[in-house]
Amino acid sequence: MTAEAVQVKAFYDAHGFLSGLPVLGTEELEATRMAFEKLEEEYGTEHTQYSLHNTHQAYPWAMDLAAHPDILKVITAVLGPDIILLNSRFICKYPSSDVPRRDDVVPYVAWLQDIKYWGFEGGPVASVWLALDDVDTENGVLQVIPGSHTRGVLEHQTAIAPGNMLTANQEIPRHLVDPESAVECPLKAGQMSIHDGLTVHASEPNMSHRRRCGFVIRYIPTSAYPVEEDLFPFVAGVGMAKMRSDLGSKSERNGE
Ligand SMILES: O=C(O)CCC(=O)C(=O)O
Repeated sequence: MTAEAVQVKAFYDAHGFLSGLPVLGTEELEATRMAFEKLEEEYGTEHTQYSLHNTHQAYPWAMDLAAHPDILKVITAVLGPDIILLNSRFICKYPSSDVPRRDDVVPYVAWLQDIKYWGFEGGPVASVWLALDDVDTENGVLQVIPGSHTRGVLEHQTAIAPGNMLTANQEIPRHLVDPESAVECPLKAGQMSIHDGLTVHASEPNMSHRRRCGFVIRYIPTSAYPVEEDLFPFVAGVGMAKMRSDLGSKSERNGE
């Protein structure tokens, strides 16, 4: 491992997240945003806000994002060299002008740990949050609680406030979360954050007039295995051959 990778892993292991990491250059970002806008036109924003699941299986440009060398460089630094692409999802919070809010309910993401409902053993899960838009306090930035990944799996309940975007409508009860200790992960479009599957995180509603769109990509080391078979029947290495060859070709180009 390079000295830089050792430092990155040490920070991630200690705090359970990384943020502000550059991934997409100007042209890649532009192409990605255009490709995503086509999906918005095709499916409508009500659908694209949370229902684009595993888009990488249908669209090569999304697979290229999941296999992006600058993502894999960091993911392999934190998870080790042998990884599996687990799943992906676009998570978009639109301003109310783009997706009218029924009964004034504003979408947010309640405090959660990703791993809670997935049933994985044998290794961690890492989630990349790749920003397609500039993301900040106003438009519902991701918040994480540093160090919370060391607390084990916490109790979750059905969310009390309406508007939780999560499929299972889960949340960690308030008495187990100290929002004061949370830090925001503001990103410029094209940057990413990464959080561990045990890191407690959430996001507030988008109160701006700007879209807040992220491509969330989850990876596990090959040591991890699903104990809930129905949830991840395909875990045996979707796209890994491609990832490995991309990593190889980037290393070759850099003479590493
Ligand atoms: O996009 C968000 O606000 C939440 C994302 C999230 O829950 C995740 O990446 O695991």
